[in-house]
Amino acid sequence: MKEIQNINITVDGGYEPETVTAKQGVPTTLTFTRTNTQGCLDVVHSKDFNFETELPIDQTQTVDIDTSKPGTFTYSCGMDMFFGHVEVK
Ligand SMILES: [Cu+2]
Repeated sequence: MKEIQNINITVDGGYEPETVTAKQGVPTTLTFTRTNTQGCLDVVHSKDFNFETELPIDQTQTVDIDTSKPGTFTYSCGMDMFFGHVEVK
């Protein structure tokens, strides 16, 4: 069976957990669930991973990320006030 990994991130006045780890080369999905109506956390985007998506309250949103290269990758809220990190290794 092909290995996959899913990482759950809660959006509640920031990202919880703020840093997650993904295994390099394994197809990976970030699953965001926003539970707090606070400001611009209704959008999450990442230049590192090349995505931007809205996060409707109390709904899960999934984003597939590229784990082909090792490193620390960043995503943030719509106004770049809150940051989360994915360590690929
Ligand atoms: Cu923000």
